[in-house]
Amino acid sequence: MRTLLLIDLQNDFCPGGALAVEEGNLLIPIANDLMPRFDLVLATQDWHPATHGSFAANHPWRKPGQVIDLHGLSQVLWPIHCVQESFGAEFVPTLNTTGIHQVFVKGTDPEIDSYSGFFDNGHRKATGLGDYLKAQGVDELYVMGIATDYCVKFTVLDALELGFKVNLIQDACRGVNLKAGDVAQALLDMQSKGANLITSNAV
Ligand code: VGL
Ligand code: ZN
Repeated sequence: MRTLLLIDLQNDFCPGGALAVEEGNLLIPIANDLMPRFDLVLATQDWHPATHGSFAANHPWRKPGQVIDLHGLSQVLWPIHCVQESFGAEFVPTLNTTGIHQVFVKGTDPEIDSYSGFFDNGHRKATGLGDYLKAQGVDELYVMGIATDYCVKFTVLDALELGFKVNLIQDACRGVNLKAGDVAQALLDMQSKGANLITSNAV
């Protein structure tokens, strides 16, 4: 079954949003074009409680971009983003959500972040995406979305570790680039672990 996985195509990750990723909005028409070419379309959604430990505002004197220890894990602090039920957490309005068969939320536990669509950052709890894919007999994924250097990267690395063949649609991803070169490094990391880097016209 040809399966497309859309990572975090949400308002807060697009220009004007709380954790705006440059050109994130350009991915929406690409996603809409690709969806009808797949049998199964799945999406992840960053879905934080307002009390989430990844928000700088929840730690006195801390600012976005700083790194802290959050219950034993290194955590980059972010602006308040993708709060459950808020507009910022919604999929971008122009995304054809009727083409999405199932959504997997992540980052719901205030004590731990979850970049990957499969597991939290400590690999303690699963979101259900892995079991869902196995139940459907899926063995290969096409992945696109935001952010290349965070949620896309960790989703792809977990997918590879779980044994899925992964095609990363490079032109259909955008990253944060907190540090110059982060996106390029993320692409190399995914490729070196076995991801196949492709472009949307080759899908
Ligand atoms: C993301 C930072 C914080 C992402 C989510 O979707 O890549 N990045 N939360
Ligand atoms: Zn988040």
